[in-house]
Amino acid sequence: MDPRMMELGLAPGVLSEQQKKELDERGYTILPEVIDTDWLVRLRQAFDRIHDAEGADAGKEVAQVEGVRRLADLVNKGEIFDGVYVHPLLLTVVWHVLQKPFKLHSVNGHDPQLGFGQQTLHADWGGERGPGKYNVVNSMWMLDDMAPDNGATRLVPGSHLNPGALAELVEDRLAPHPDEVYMTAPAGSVGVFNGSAWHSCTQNGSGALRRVLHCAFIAREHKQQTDQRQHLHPETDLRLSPLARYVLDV
Ligand SMILES: O=C(O)CCC(=O)C(=O)O
Repeated sequence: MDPRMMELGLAPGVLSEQQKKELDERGYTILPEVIDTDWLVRLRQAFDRIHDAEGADAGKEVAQVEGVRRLADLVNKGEIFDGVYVHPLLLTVVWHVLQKPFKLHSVNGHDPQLGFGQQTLHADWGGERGPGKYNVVNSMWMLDDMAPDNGATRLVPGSHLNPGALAELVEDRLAPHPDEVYMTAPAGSVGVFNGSAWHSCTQNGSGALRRVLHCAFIAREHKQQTDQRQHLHPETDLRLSPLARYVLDV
């Protein structure tokens, strides 16, 4: 674990051998029962409240996508999100993958509506690829059950190890990939994947809610998706712990 995080009071979580193997060989793992019932209810309410309040502006700090209820900059949109980006087990997973100091990339929301959500396969890290050349880890905080018919994330296991360029290796990145799997799990779970792994959202065919928070981290030397210093609200600033400050790099 990052020695600075330990100095700042982080007690690392414990990953099972199975979870480490999945992260190393498949590029992802699922952390079950991370969000307790009360927090889950309040996160769902916050997701809907923020989306309703922001209306046509929702998600605009990062990306707006047709047919997807997107949210962005959630660090500054409520205390309820404070426990997401400093979650000890999540930070432990990120260190396991990156093996170097990291910071928050962004915290966003993503809920594809009926008939929408399909994306092309992509990786979240666009730089150098191959074993050990990792710079991004993303996590999917599942506020609803994730199923193959409501737009669960698909991922190609082992693709984080592939040094080749996805665009040159896969002709039709919108089509199902022969090796893809769906990251399905009950609400309250957190799916974590190596940002070099090929993945994408899929189409929501059932119309069931699929609210997810994306909490992504990036190696400290690179630029954040949401520049936390630039976006930091005074009321967020006031309540941050020293560890949260380090993770946000503010
Ligand atoms: O929410 C998902 O299933 C994945 C979303 C994603 O990969 C993206 O928005 O780039």
